[in-house]
Amino acid sequence: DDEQSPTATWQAKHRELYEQATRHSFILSIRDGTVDFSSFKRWLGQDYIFVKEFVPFVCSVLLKLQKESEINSDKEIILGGVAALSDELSWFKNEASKWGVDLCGITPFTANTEYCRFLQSFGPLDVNYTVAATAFWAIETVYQESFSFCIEGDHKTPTELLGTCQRWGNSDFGQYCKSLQEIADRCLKKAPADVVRKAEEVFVSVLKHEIEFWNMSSSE
Ligand code: HMH
Repeated sequence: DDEQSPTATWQAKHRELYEQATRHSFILSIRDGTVDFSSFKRWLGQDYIFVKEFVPFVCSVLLKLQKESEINSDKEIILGGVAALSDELSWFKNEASKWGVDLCGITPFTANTEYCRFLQSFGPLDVNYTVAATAFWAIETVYQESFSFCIEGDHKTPTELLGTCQRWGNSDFGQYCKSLQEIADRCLKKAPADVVRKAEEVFVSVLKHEIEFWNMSSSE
């Protein structure tokens, strides 16, 4: 049928928050070339801490799917995500050394600590996998939609930042996010109402955490 998918419905229903998360002033400043490099460096160091915490989160999604789903292609997609994070952590180290950011000396800001705590809350195996898969899709998609905007159309993104924008803005990553969306939607379509309600709450929480993360990066 041509009914809208649950995730697409939520993207429309929570449009205002969604726009704040994917068209944040920090992202707009990258795209129009006015970004302050010290803000970018702060984002880089903080995001490294976040991605280190994101690895166990993605592994926990994989464990939940292992427990509950027979669909092997889902597991392959998520395992691919785990593998990509290994490359991503190396990228952070390399990028940090280019910018003179010392990753060992970084203290997480409150918004980051809170977002990491939110990720940790999905750890226990009894946390529903449909809800966790929805969170996973939303987290990746905010970055995809944000950074792809910086390399689309008539942008003035500084050349120094193009590699970063391409990391999350490239079309393969876009395809990966679409696969995650299909997984989430397939789970949501057969989930009981209370799980769907919880997943929507989690979607909204991800958007709020992402907005706070951008706020933290762009403020002094
Ligand atoms: C804060 N959200 C944040 N950092 C990331 N690296 C992603 C999403 C995507 O992996």
